[in-house]
Formats: sequence, structure tokens, C-alpha cells
Amino acid sequence: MIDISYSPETAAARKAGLPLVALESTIITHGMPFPQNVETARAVEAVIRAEGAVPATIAVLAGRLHVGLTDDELDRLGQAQGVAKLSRADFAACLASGGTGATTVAATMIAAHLAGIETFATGGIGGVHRGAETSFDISADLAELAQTPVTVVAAGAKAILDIPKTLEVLESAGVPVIAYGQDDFPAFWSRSSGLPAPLRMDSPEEIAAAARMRAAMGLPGGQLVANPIPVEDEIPAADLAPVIAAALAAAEAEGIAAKSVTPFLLDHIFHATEGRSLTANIALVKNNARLAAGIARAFAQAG
Ligand code: PSU
Repeated sequence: MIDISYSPETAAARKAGLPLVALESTIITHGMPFPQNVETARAVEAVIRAEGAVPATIAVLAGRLHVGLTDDELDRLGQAQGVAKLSRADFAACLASGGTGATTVAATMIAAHLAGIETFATGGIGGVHRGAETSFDISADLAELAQTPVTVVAAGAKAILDIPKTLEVLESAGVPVIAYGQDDFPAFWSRSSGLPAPLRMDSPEEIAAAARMRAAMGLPGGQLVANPIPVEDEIPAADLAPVIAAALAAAEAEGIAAKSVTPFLLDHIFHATEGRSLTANIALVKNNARLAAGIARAFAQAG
């Protein structure tokens, strides 16, 4: 087992057996601009505490895996330049070489599982990029959901992706995709993708029970809980469609590829919507944190 650095808060929570919720750090370093990234990370942690759970933000700092960041560590990470964006493929290499990196959904799931944390809140998972039939650009987040037993709460998949293909890949991989409180799979900034989700659940207890049943059956992997953005915060899909199309065209014109695609598109959409996409992103992450805390409590109660 590798050595994990726990913050004073997460170390105390583990000792007391309190419910923990993992949080990723790529959203801080690559998903939002400073200072909103650090403010959001702190606000999301506060939501989890207010809901009776303990936040555990995950990152690699100078070759050590941190589960729970202090205020100072969070602040420095939020302003650091050239931080690696870690996924399953490069996570170990970063640790072994003493590097610093932010964890994506895939890497955060791995770290959460190593730390015994069953619930994780993020904004939106990576998925199948548009044009994947030629680029083969499919996020490692999908394969991770198929093999690592962590329940991931997201507002669906980002609308910049090919959502039908993302749902197909998840289905082929045997990942339970659960819409929370509605029938449709949400599309990050909008409540509906126009596609039904394969499963629907209406309480944290049902979600925790489903995860426990999968484990009892010996089925590997996690679950994706797709939690729609609150009504008052959503951006209608029709408003966003031309903005996304322009962002994709700009990415193509500039030859953006691989790990740079998602951060480039998010930044482009942020400017094109004059910050509206960021306001929605912040709202949906907080909303996901609230639900994740409820699921973590349900896991703790189920024992
Ligand atoms: N949620 C957000 N913003 C983000 C992400 C999630 O609100 O930037 C990050 C997550 O770390 C996710 C990554 O794993 O985007 C997806 O990147 P890619 O498409 O390159 O796999």
C-alpha cells in the first residue's frame, strides 16, 4: 500500500468513522480560472460539512498523495502553473518522480478507493468526445467507472461531448448510470440531454443500497449518479448549442488535442458566455456535493 498524507480534518474523520466525500482537483487547476477555482473548492467543502460529512480534496503534491488539503495547500494549488492533469495512465509515474499533479475523475476514483472512500462529487465526468470515430478521444473516466468501486456524483457528462456515444460506452462497460430525481440524463449546464437515463433513483439510500448489492454480487466498478443542475441555475441547451459549436470549431482550427481539449473548450465557453457557464458550473458542483454528502451518510448508516 502506498503512503497517503491525510489532512488533520480527514485523519480525524477516519478515526471517528465519519462519512467522507472525495473531491477532485483537476476542476481547480484546469476547469476554472483563479480565484473562482479556490473560492469554489472552499464553498464545495463547506457544503459537504454543512450536510454532515467530511470533504477530502485529492491531489499529488511533490510526489505525495494527499487526501484532504489544508487551506494553504488548496490556495497554492489553485494558483500553481503547469500542474499535470493526472489520470490512471500517469498517476503512478507522477508519484514515483516526485511530481505535482491534479487528479481527474479517473485518478480521484483510484485515490478515493485506496483511502476507503466510497463517494465522490465532481462537476461533470469526461466522456466520448465529438468526432471520436476518427480521433478515438474517449476519456479514461469511463473505463475507471467500470473497474473502481466508487459512486461518482456528477451533473451528467459535459455538453461539449457526444452524449449518446458516452451513454453507449457506459452501457457496454456495465456502468450503472442513475439519473437522480428525474428520468432524463442531464447535460451539465442543462437539466436534460433529451435522452433517458438507464436508471432513476430518488433517494441517497437507494443509491447506497445499489452499490452495496453490486459489491455483494462480486461485480467490479462504481456507479455514475447524474444529478441535474438546479432549475434556477441552468442554461437552456438551445442557448448553449451555438456556443459549443463555435468552441469546437476553434479547438479544431487551433489543433487542440488529447488532455487539452476539455480545458480549452471550458475556457472558450466561459468567455463566450461572459462567465455565465462558470456561474452554472459552480452551482452544479455545490448541488452535487450536497447529494454526495447524503449518499456518504447513507453508506455510513448501512455499515
Ligand atoms: N467537472 C467540472 N470541470 C472539470 C472536470 C470535471 O466541472 O474540468 C474535469 C474532471 O477532472 C474530468 C475531466 O475528469 O474534466 C475530463 O477531462 P477529459 O475530458 O480530458 O477526460
